[in-house]
Amino acid sequence: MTDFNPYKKNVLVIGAGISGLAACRFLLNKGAQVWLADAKSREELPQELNGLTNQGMHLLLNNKLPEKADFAFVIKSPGVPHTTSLLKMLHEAKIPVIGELELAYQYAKSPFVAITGTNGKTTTTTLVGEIFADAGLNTLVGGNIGLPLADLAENHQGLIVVEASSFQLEDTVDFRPHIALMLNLTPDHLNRHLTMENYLLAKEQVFINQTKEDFLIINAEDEWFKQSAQKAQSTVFPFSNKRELEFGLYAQDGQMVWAHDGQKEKIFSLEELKIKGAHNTENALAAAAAGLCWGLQPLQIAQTLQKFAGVEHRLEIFAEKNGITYVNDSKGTNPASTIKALEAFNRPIVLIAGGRNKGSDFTELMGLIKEKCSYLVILGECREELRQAAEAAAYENYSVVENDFKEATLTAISKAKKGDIVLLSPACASWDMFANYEIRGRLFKDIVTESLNG
Ligand code: UMA
Repeated sequence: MTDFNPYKKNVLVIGAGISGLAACRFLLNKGAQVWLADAKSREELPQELNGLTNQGMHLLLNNKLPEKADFAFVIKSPGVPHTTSLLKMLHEAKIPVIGELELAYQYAKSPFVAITGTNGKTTTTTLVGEIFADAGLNTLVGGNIGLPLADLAENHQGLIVVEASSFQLEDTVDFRPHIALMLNLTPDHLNRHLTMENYLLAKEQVFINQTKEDFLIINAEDEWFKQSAQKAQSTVFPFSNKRELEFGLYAQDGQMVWAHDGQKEKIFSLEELKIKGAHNTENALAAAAAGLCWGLQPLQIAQTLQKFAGVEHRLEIFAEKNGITYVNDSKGTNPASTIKALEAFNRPIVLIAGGRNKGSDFTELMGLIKEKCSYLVILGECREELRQAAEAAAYENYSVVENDFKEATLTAISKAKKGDIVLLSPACASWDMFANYEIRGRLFKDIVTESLNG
């Protein structure tokens, strides 16, 4: 393992968001001399910084560069690209740069289960966490799901379930989860990774250090991951929502079937799943596979699958009135995710879409919108791109609102008829109008609830 002992060493943390601050807290407690760099000014950053500067932490704000790069190592926040002047300076000086996930891993005493993929990570991570917790294991669930692990992992005794994004995985070195899950790979974050090959390389970090005692669970229908898995040293455990497998876990005739040791064992009736849509069947298969790889009994896993009601902001059905169902899918931040949301329903949909495009093309999504949506409300920074995609698809039932989220929501409500679904699934990041997708999703629910009660 690489030496990342911070005691009495100069360590730089880049990014004063939730993962950067967790890294700072941890490093200060370990006796490091901590520098925290951020593009923002002091006024734009949280109050918590005062407590940390009182403990001796130094600040490098407004994109200020350090006078010399004499850091033992650097913790980079996931949202910071490797192309900034500061990162270039550090790379030239050959200073090791890792992420907060790697820092957490370095000190953790519990095994990790890591979930990655473009879509479904949050639902699957939550479900995996519940499967293990219900089975009696002391389970800590964190990572990209919104809980940084740097200051929690070291003292946790049990199991750590982590949602790992490509941004976090690309900054790992020794990270070796005992069980890794690769769900699916479709274009996302290409403004940062530039190519699908680079995006895949980042995802492969999830299994690259695994050995034969470990497990790699892959979606057998994902061509990218099928190829990748050939590089793994660990036991590859496939799952499929589409076909029978000789080994692994698959869906067939409404049953979840575990193929192992020459037998095909039905372990769960998929009708009992509360989370809907083909993509959620895949998430359930992946999560159940994690339980099986750990050695849990199928019956224990089935009990959790049966009661799991899903995650906030992920196809979350939160209101029904006058035959109209209201669904919050604010976590749908790329076209593939919104496509899955549209495919999950067989009723007409009034869709709200738009926000910050992360380098995606909207052509395929617009084809499906034309098929499934009675109306489309477009908003946000990329509204012109979405409008052009609608025009190119000869889809006419849309309107464009500027940046007013309330107006967009009220327009959608006014267009819905009995039997329709009003769906927020933006296919874009929220960052043009909101700090994060959670705030966007909660505002959507508040506006709808207020309007229905008014
Ligand atoms: N910053 C700079 N320079 C830059 C870019 C950012 O200084 O060039 C600063 C910002 O001014 C800000 C800080 O960095 O103060 C923000 O850091 P961050 O963007 O890494 O955000 P955190 O608050 O640390 O949250 C991160 C993840 N964010 C991203 O990956 C963008 C969170 O995932 C994650 O929950 C959290 O760590 C804990 O692990 C969010 C996300 O959107 C949910 N993830 C993407 C996704 O799911 O698609 C990958």
